[in-house]
Amino acid sequence: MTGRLIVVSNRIPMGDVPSGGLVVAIHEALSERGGLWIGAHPDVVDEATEEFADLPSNGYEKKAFRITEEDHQTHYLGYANSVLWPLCHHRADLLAMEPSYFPGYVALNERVARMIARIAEPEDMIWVQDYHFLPLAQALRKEGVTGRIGLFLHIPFPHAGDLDALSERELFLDWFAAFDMVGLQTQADVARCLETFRSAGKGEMMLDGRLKVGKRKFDVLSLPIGIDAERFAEMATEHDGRSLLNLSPREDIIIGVDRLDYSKGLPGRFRGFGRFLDMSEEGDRRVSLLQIAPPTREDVAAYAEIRDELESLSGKINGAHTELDWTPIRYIHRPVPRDTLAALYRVSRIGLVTPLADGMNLVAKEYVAAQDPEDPGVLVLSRTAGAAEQMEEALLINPYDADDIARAIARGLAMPLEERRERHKALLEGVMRDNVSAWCEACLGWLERPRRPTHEDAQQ
Ligand code: GDG
Repeated sequence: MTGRLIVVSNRIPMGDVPSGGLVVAIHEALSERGGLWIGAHPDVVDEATEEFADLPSNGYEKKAFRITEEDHQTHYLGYANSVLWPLCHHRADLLAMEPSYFPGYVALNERVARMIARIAEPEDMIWVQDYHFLPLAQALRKEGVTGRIGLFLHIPFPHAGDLDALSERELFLDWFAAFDMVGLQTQADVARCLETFRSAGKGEMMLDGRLKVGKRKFDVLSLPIGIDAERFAEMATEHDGRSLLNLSPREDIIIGVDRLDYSKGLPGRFRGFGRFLDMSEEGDRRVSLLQIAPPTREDVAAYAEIRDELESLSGKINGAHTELDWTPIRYIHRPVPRDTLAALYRVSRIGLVTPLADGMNLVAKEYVAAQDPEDPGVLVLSRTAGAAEQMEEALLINPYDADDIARAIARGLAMPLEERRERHKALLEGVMRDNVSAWCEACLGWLERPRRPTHEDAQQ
């Protein structure tokens, strides 16, 4: 393959040197190969245009498409985050459908497709990120783009039953079938995807492992994402987390870090911690939950509700257990800097990761990377997070069961050093090996593969 790499993602870093795992990995892939990064300009404009805005960058091009307030309402807040997000996270009850959402979502994808088709060369390889752009390959094909197009879906592939809640169910499957490669986070996602196509009577598994829908054949693969583990481990030693928290020598910390999203299981986590406090005997040590939960998508109603629920729960638990010199839940509803986060993970006895549904969950991997291997903390992880497929040495819990969470906290705090080291060693090996560069290489490797002609290809 000699063409350029074109990456399409909703967010695009504005500065020269991006920070944060995924954007760094994409930046590195583009710097190595040369190419083009396309994303949404963060500033809303009055009139939609079909001209890209060029962004400053080094070694490769960066172009932003402009969005209007209406695009923001119907595409981003609307169909992407009020329909697809709850649908893929097994929360069809939270679907909020407005008649303008679906047409707005498709129109934005068609506009971006026209803009890309104008600048794409036949040999270029297009790599699309996430649920904001599911119709993009189909729209690009309509514009005559014949090159390779891949998708990586960062969130779970929906359960078949939930898909029934989508009026555009058939179209949803056709969107996927227009890609050459669909990358998903886990084997469970792949199984759900294949089963959905099968039960819709749409797909046929080929002997070469591809799925055939109509005349198109495409790969559906589990390509779990990772983090920049080495860098994160280094960063975790730059500050002293205990002094950042002004911890007393008798206080231990359990840490949770999540965008304030209903998929992350925060109320259940608070309840589980509350149960743990209820069943703990008064002793010398005090255990606090430090929950960092920066706001996100606040204009979507379901997010305002989860915020209220959490504030009331933390108030209740703190009300019942706070003492003159100690508050059990420290709840920060603001983002904290990445290096602070890394230092805080390192001094936390438990990383408490309890999503109800999650594509992967990078916090689980960051927590492991940040630990001191000589005296590591314990990861408590939902078995419903994508990360659980790779991180079997964590204490796996059922996020719907507060007692299960409470028991895992107690077990983690009491775990002997030798067991903690063994579990951490195995987890760290995986996190270091399956890092974000490995993920990026694996995705691009599949996308770049020469098409494998089959007997049927020859007949067509
Ligand atoms: C989607 C999928 C999948 C959080 N608070 C702060 C902060 N963070 C950082 C974490 C972590 C990232 O945000 C969150 O990543 P997750 O993977 O946990 O979750 P989503 O944002 O939902 O991401 C998910 C991921 O895509 C990648 O494919 O794993 O399943 O839902 O890196 O550290 N960072 C800083 N301050 C904060 O307050 N600096």
